[in-house]
Amino acid sequence: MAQPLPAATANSLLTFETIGRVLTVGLNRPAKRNALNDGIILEIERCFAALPEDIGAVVIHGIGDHFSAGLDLSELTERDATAGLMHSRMWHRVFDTIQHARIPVVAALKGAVIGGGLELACAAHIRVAEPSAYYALPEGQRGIFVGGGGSVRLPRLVGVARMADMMLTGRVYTAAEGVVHGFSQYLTEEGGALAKAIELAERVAQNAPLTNFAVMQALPLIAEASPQTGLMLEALMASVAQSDQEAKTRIRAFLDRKTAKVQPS
Ligand code: 1HE
Repeated sequence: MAQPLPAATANSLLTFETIGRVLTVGLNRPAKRNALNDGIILEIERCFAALPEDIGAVVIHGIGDHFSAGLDLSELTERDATAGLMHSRMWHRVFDTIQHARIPVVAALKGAVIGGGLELACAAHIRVAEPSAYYALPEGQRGIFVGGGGSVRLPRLVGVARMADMMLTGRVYTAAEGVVHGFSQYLTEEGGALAKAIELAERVAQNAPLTNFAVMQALPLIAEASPQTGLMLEALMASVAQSDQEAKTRIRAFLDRKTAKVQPS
């Protein structure tokens, strides 16, 4: 049974708002450009462990002008190699919790989407950017390496060569470039990312839970499996999904002309 979400206070590292079946989660350190300290990472973990049963999708966003300036560099200076290893594994655990959450997660991006902030965005299932968003990996300049799963997730979105260029040269991608290259799937007008992310999350929350589960849990495994293993996994997932009562009800509604048709956009 999920525990209730902690009540947000003025000093909370995260803000929460429930809109219908969508929970919005705001990174709430605007004075530090939502730099990700241990406290905020562990709050994210607590939040995803406590998702209320009636929530069907999550939107993660930044309070203030930026999504996130990445790792809180002030916490890094005293860490030795072992502590650094454990710290990175802690981020992996938390970001895996997002990627493998019970329900889909949409990230609304603006301003800085830097380093660990980009790694956090990559753990979400859909990314929506507004024109102020920009993507950077200044790890090269800082003398560090990505540690929040970025080297695993980002190349799958934008390619190894693009990520290597960003880390080696400090190249920064704009929101307009980002939607072309796969950093985000959507680009809105200025100030529109959160509203669009909520709209998408509301739509996602109306899907059959088993289809959302299959998209989040099975699709990434199938895409990386050998073709024959992938086809078998697909067949198994398809048979499980279509045998679910929810699928039968939804297909009957279509055949009886009681549900919306696909419309060209
Ligand atoms: C921070 C951080 C931070 C801001 N850690 N404190 N990330 C970076 O290398 C990005 C570093 N940040 C920046 O380049 C800039 O702050 C921004 C371009 C994001 C925003 O600039 P600006 O002019 O709006 O703000 P600011 O004046 O630079 O910062 C405001 C405050 O936030 C200031 O603190 P203050 O006490 O002097 O007011 C900054 O020190 C603080 N701040 N960003 C700590 N990142 C798991 S491995 C992941 C590895 C990484 O993420 S590497 C990338 C780190």
